[in-house]
Amino acid sequence: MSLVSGVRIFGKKIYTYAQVKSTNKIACQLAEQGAEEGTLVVSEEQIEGEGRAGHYWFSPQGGLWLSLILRPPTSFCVSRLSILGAIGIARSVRKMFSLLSPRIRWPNDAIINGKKVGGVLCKARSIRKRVIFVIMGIGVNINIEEFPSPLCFTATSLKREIGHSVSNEIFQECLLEELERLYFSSQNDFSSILEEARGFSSLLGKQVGVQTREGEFLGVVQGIDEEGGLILRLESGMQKRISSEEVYIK
Ligand code: BT5
Repeated sequence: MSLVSGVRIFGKKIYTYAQVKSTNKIACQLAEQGAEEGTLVVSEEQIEGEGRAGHYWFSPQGGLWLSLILRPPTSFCVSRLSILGAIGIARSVRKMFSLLSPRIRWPNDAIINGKKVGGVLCKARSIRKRVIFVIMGIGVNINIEEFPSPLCFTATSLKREIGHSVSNEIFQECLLEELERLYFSSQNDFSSILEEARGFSSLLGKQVGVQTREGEFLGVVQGIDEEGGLILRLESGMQKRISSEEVYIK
């Protein structure tokens, strides 16, 4: 697939490892050293895989653990990236396995049959409010057969859902293609991506509790706005916008 002057950008340069602490950490070091947009770091295993807000990310062999270096234009709204990542996973699952119905759980989870199959962790480096680079870390449980407790109740893998092994390489290829398409098209038109997010959403119209730094909010999910925030209708009837940073849906 070609997007810019016939050259693919995402994954044009790939650093692969057998084991790392976290691909996000390596990508961050490479970005600090000036690595180009689209540079990819992939590892077979992570021993200190990171989720949001210091949560752990279970990353044994068999999964796809990758980090992409992005250098978005100054006008780019970075908080949209988690949703783009989750849509990228969902699109890839749907494209490769038409029998599965992937969903996204705002802001960063990819879900199959109610269980988490992948997650996105975006970290931005800014100087005086100007974004210098963003690391988009994506984890997808491809061929993981067993999850330790308590993940066994909430997590799933592609292999568990479809009953046979999946090629990490083919999934990675498909994911990179979808992510690149989403990233560049979102710079011109985010509204059609929002529409797609609504279509994939597992939360729309549902009653949820959202834990934020300000406290917990209970309400019915109305949608996602242009900056990637979640719109809730609270029990009082008021609307509340929740920003995607460090929130947890209960
Ligand atoms: C995420 O955080 O979902 C972000 C995951 C990003 C992982 C990638 S892998 C490549 C790159 N390098 C890294 O070090 N990280 C990125 P969050 O929404 O906070 O979800 C974390 C929670 O998901 C944990 O607290 C667990 O409950 C659960 N969890 C942990 N590992 C999981 C897994 N493999 N599959 C499903 N759920 C998991």
